[in-house]
Amino acid sequence: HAADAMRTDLMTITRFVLNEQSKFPEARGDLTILLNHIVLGCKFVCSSVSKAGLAKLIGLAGDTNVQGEEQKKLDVLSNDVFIKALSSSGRTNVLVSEELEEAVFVDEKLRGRYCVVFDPLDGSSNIDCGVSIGTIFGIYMLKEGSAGTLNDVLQPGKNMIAAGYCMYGSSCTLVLSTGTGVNGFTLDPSLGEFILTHPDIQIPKKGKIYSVNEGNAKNWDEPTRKFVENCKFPQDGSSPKSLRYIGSMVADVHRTLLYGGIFMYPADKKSPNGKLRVLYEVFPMSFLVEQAGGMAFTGKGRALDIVPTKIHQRSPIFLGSYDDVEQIKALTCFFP
Ligand code: AHM
Ligand code: MG
Repeated sequence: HAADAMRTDLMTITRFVLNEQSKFPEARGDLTILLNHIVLGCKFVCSSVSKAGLAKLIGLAGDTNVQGEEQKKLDVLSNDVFIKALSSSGRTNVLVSEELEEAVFVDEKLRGRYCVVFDPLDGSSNIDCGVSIGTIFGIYMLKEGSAGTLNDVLQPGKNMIAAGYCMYGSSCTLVLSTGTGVNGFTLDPSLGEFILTHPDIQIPKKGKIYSVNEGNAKNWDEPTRKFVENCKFPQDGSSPKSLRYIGSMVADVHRTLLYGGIFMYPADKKSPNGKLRVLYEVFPMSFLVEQAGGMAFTGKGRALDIVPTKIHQRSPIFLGSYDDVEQIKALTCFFP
């Protein structure tokens, strides 16, 4: 009976990815192995985050990261865990982490064909008050004939072969796309396995929520100002949108994927490129949103078309429900 089948026939993330890869006859199982190592990193960080208060892991490690921000102990730990899990998979080559100024070139003996760009623990300013935080990652394949250089990770986001995030919230949720839709898995702590709980996520075509740091409004450009005004005082007789902003990208994007609406970190007079980093924040989230039927726009063009020139480059981003992002696009044409 169907309910029994649900309980005894568990679709774990490994089984799911193996199924997906079996559709490609040339696949050698390398991506499955790599994803297993990413999953291991996520489980470790999940367990550390939930123990952080107890274990006194919270606090400053004394270092500052590339952007000059103070690094929390948990960031350092998460970064170390991912670097080790990824390189020991034997499938990776070039690694880029938000926490490390330079790219990491994996030891020759362990080198593989994949490059991983990631933010090991995004939203760290939220750690101390228990708000959801997460890991974001994107995966590229080495360019044809390349032995592994910076150029392999300075590729546009549309070249990614997979992307995802893991949210450490009231439950631990991993959302993944390998380019054929988006699926969500929830960690069953008693099994230590991620189980498929959100098959084939489709973002609603239009949403009722907007998500932005409105404290920056003084410095916004005209399209952003006009768009947010329309959210509050719609001119077409529709209801105003609700505002939800957690300030933790993984949580804000997760809600946007499930409930619809728009998440944005626009350019402003003080930060002409916004705040979020192209390689390991904007690209993976844009990849997921497009795969779920939504849209991701920089204010000038499709986010996944950006050709990065620096690994820690930033870009403004508007992403979410197709119709909502269409609106900001129309406004940027009107007020170029
Ligand atoms: P971080 O990488 O230093 O944690 O910063 C990224 C975070 C995102 O999670 C979030 O979307 C954004 O910063 C919030 O920024 P702000 O506080 O300026 O609204
Ligand atoms: Mg970050």
